[in-house]
Amino acid sequence: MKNLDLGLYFITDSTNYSEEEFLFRVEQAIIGGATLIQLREKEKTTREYIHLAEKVHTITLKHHVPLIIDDRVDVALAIDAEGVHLGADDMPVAAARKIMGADKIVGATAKTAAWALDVYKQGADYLGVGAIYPTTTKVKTVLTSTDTLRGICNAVPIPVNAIGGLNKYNIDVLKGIPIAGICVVSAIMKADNPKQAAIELKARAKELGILN
Ligand code: TZP
Ligand code: MG
Repeated sequence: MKNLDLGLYFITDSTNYSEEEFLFRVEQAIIGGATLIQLREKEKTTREYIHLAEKVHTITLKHHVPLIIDDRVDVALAIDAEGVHLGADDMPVAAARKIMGADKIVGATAKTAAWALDVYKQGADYLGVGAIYPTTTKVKTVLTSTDTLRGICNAVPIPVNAIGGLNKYNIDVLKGIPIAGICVVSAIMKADNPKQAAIELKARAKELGILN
């Protein structure tokens, strides 16, 4: 298993931000304690995605935090990102693993224990499970119960992260579930102060015993 810190996994959303403001927010989130960054772009052309990914990668490399590219193995490889995150409509995990090699991080979405086991067997390094709460982020998803989340954690030997509508006021529902960390978009991306938001979210997760 890879030595991954999934504690505070920040997924970006550049919608409504200038590039300068977006990159500033990403860096602030890392300074505040984000341990893993996922660049998630749904509207950009391949060229635009690569262009932004290169800029984000410069920041993540400076802070020694891995960069994961959402959906796109080609973009991840083009900029030598540390990994990729794949959902149900993306390239199968086994194919991505074959193309990317053993050392790159391949993460996957899973909503059931059977699905989790399948992507684990295909070579996924970690799982994202949710949405735990309704989300304001543009995404095709359904709610996942905390019982299902717990079942998935127990079904696979790889780390599992919770995602969806999570913030410092509601992560107490995750207490006692053996997750590796939490994934958030809005709680950091849309915060007045992304650095402070990351600090407070991490502190709350530690207080609850969700993170060490
Ligand atoms: N997958 C399930 S929920 C979600 C994704 C990408 C979005 C989470 O965003 P937020 O703003 O943290 O609810
Ligand atoms: Mg996807």
